[in-house]
Amino acid sequence: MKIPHCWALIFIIISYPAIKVESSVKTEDKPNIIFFLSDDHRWDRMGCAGHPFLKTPILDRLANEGVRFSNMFVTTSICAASRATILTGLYERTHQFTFRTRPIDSRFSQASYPVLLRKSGYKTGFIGKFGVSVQRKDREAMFDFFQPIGRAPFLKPQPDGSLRHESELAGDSAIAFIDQHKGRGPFCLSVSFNAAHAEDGDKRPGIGHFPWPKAVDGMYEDIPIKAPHLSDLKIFESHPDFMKKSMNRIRFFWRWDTPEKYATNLRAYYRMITGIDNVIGRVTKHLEKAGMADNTIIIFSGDNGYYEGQRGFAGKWSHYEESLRVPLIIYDPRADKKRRGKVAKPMALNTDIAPTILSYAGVKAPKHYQGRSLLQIMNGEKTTGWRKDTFCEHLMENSTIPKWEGVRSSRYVYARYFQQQPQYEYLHDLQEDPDQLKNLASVPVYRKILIQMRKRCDSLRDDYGGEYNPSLVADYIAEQRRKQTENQAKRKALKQKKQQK
Ligand SMILES: [Ca+2]
Repeated sequence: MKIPHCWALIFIIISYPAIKVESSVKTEDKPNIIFFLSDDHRWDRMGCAGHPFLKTPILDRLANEGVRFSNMFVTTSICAASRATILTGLYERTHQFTFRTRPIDSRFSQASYPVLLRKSGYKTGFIGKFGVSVQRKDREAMFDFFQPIGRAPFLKPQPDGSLRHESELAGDSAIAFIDQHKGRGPFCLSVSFNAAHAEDGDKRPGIGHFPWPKAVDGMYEDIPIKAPHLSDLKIFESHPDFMKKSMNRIRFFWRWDTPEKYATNLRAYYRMITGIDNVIGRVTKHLEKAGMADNTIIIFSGDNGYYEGQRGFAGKWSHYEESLRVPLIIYDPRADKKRRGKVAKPMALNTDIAPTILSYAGVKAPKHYQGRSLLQIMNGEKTTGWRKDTFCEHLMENSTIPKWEGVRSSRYVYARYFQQQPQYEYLHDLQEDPDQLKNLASVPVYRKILIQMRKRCDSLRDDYGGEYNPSLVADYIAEQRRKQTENQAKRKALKQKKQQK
């Protein structure tokens, strides 16, 4: 059944009862949880995921003693929408939040995992890049402790005149939080790094565009940097015009377009990732020192993938693997030895983070959540009916980021850039063409698959909220402009009144 967008939303809203928090674990037995999130970090930029020289010894150790999910995806590849998905357990189509939209609806915020954890007796903390907009009352319901840290600049002046990197500052706060909460019941702390996001406002290659912490100064300087995979110009040229002119291409010239700029920026970007790894190491070491390591689950993921010049692109947003796939490691110190060092193959999503955290806390996930707890996979239990595919999309209003929706299955990737005239479709067969170099959407032998993928995309889209409704954002932007004009008029009138006096 195809449900018009607004009706689908009304249906979703009225079907939510007030969220009741049921807990199956005694408070004293509940584990602490620390969720680390990196920014703009694709799945294979870690030593344990096979990178030839990028050093992430702490993440490698967590993977070795925990579980690494090798098929982890974001459902929308951009900071804002992905972080909203992580908090609410919902697809962008349902939570309707990305850059330039209204704040996340209170109904979803009030059912976010931090709110439910708090109701079940957890202390909750947030440090770093929040990246979403919520009502103040909702944010207050989420966290006992909230310390946003932004970039710009990444290196922040300290009282003694030195500069300290944002990642290190987030680590300092995390350590202080751990000390404050020792012996005070279970806690869940989010540490969301701004790294390894580029400093978009500073295009100086290296320390300007990708500022790294002092602890990793000089790393990778002697490593020869080869041209990126898929950098043959023919690959870029094979794209339709709207992709060739998109933000993916514009930002390529910000950071990757000459061999020197590419090498300098890549080394700097990798230093930022190793910088995150160092900070996670400081925090985990502190947990050991505080005697809390045995009861603290560590989760590590990224908010979206990243093009480092592959296909002639930069940034994220679009449908290729570089953009959609992210790291995920879950380390449970209480887990059976037999469950350590595993690489889990089932498809995991950013929608799964909220239900997974709740299940570790013994809190039942709300029925409207669209992801699934990964706990059964962690425990090596049989999972029935595990997903074989996912809906994915990008709906932000931006003239240089083409909107799309699609399905990523274990074998095929279908994406339709639905606002192009005419609509432009992609179909990739990952088994035959893992680099996604061939668009099979108009190849006759794939016709049947194309039709199946289209139908699957329609059906998932309708489950999550229906066709994209441009008026939602347009109305909000118009409302904001109207308010701005009214405020300007008020200020002008006040100024005139003062002058007349
Ligand atoms: Ca990001």
